[in-house]
Amino acid sequence: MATIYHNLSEYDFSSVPDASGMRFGIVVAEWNSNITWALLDGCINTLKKHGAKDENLCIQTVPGSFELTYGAAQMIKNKEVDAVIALGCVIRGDTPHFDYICAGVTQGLSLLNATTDTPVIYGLITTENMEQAQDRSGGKLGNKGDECAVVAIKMIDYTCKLKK
Ligand code: RBF
Repeated sequence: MATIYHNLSEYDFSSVPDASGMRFGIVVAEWNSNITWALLDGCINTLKKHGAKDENLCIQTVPGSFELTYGAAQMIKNKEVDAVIALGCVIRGDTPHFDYICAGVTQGLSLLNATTDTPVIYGLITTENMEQAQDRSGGKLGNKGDECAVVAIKMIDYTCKLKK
């Protein structure tokens, strides 16, 4: 996996724009909550490190990762947010569900990116087992929540620059 060579929490701090005026929606899946809560922690910490304000964070939970697309779509529709970060964790089990859920979320979030004006950030961890998920949610490979926060800030900045 590519992340073996790349720590999800390592980035050039100075390359990230100031987030103090940005509004973030975060949708978190309750499935594998030990992992998704850790992703959320990392995400919030990193957003705040770059100046995001508590009052500009709108955080909602959905039951599972499959619901992230609907959660993100409704967030875009009903809340004034500049980007939505979708956080979930799917661990391969004994059923084909893993593939269906991963494909469904990936297609759903991609569709939102292609059809709405609000960037949606893909914070879905997809692993073979719990240990690999822990490695990517604050463990030895960093925290995908940190990465998503940085990506969200950069995508909002990207959108703002295009409008100038
Ligand atoms: N949701 C997750 O976020 N991660 C999972 O690993 C996960 N595994 C599932 C495995 C099975 C067999 C089923 C039936 C559901 C699973 N879900 C999982 C829940 C799924 O995202 C969704 O909430 C439900 O399928 C209801 O739409």
